[in-house]
Amino acid sequence: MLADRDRLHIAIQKSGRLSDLSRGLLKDAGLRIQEGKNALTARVENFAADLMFVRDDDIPTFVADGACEFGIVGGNVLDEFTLGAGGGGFETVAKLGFGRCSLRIAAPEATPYQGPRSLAGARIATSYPNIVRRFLADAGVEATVVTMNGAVELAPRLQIAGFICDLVSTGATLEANGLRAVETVLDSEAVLIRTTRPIAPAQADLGERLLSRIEGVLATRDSKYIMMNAPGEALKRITAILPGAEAPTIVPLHGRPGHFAVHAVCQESVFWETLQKLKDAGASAILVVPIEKMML
Ligand code: PRT
Ligand code: ZN
Repeated sequence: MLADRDRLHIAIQKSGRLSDLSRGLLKDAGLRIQEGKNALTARVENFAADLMFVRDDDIPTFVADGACEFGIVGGNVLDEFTLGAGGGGFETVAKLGFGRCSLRIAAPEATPYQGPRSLAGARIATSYPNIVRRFLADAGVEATVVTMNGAVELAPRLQIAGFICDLVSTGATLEANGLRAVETVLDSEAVLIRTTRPIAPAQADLGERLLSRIEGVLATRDSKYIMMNAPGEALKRITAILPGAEAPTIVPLHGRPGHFAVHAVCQESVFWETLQKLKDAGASAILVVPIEKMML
């Protein structure tokens, strides 16, 4: 890696639920990635960075060891790694808002459950043994954790365990297997991590630029630019309605004394209900447009 101390190395999932979303984020941050999905690495054409395509479970190790300066990984994988390895070697620099899921304990529909005490003496099948052990320790309950690498939802039917602890997003998998979630152990989303090992000044500089672009992308994903006209007496009511907007720009309309144009960046979703409220408050010619780029 020594020869490469003037480039950034970013680890992302090779193929799986986070791969396309991770690539999409980097593309939105302006990185032109040389395609070829089966390659293990890809060069970024217009930014001094290389992507490493690896299994999600290996991403914390890559970043903690300093083989990659950045990585994109699920908070669940990161937490499991940290508890297992004793932590250290990386820091979380951004929550990315995708790959959302919860790590939940579930049991067959008929299993009675009255809080964590019902887990005492039970067997819990999971791919997240460290997180489950922490949960049990926090709850002061003793149970047996059975580690499985996949198909955890089959464990109760195979009588391997009475409970499972697995990731849930829509809940369809639990339902299809006759299981019911009884406890949420962790809420997770994809995060951007950065190594805490010393890196070369050129890499630190590239890292700051990458981070600032990613923060810009995240800010624009939820933001909209909103414009409207309004009479002077409606301005106070209108600024109170604008969702998540700080200090809108208000300029007089040429040739219409007492009327103004209001422009604002809204940091939250703008719904039809909001537009109706603005109209009722006296606004007209309301436009909502997406923001393509933003640097904070
Ligand atoms: O090959 P590699 O090791 O890289 O991938 P993987 O198979 O370990 O992971 P992958 O691609 O399945 O998931 C990558 C990451 O996506 C996870 O670590 C989570 O951070 C995130 N994520 C978000 C999910 C889910 N949602 C999810 N629903 N990961 C897995 N699932 C599975 C879950 O395990 C269960 O089998 O989907 C099923 C449940 O989904 P629902 O919608 O039926 O509830
Ligand atoms: Zn994995």
